[in-house]
Amino acid sequence: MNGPATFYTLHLFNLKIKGMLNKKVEKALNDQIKVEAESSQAYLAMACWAEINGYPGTSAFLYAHSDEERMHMMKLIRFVNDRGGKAIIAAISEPAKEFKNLQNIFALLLSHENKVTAAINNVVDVCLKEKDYTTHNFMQWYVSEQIEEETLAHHIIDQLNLIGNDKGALYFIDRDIATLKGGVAGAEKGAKA
Ligand code: OFO
Repeated sequence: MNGPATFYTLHLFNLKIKGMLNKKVEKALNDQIKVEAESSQAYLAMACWAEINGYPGTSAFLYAHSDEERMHMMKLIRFVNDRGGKAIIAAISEPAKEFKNLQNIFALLLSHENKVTAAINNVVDVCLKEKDYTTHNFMQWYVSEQIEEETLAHHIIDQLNLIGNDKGALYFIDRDIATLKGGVAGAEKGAKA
């Protein structure tokens, strides 16, 4: 079936879909858009610090991680707009500029990711309360992503704790960090998004 009638039916179908985003869910998703934007900026600031302080591997990892967070934000923006809501691009707070060392950076990263996980759980909670199973389903991707990200941060922190202040080992760990998910796969994923 082709022609104007099909177009009209599809248009009506789209309008119906567009009118479907629950207001409480929309607010929770917009809050999450802001969280992802803040994450992207926070990791960008860390990447800059690592770059000018002699950690090229960590810097590459964090630049890619920052791009990934932007991709998380974009995915939410598109979802809200496609479902008939309005994505809000809010002002965000300035991220930290100075860090003590790599241990400090990854401790902050993990604590930030723990907060992101709590924020994502909150969105899931609102979806369940509002019986919005479509958005609930969409959010499962974020739930799985957080498990990966927290595990990765723990792994890096464990390695940094093992070497302590050994500068030679730090050189090799920095090189390894560049090859971890955020540095290589993350950049590829971000490029495809
Ligand atoms: Fe690492 O946070 Fe996005 O989702």
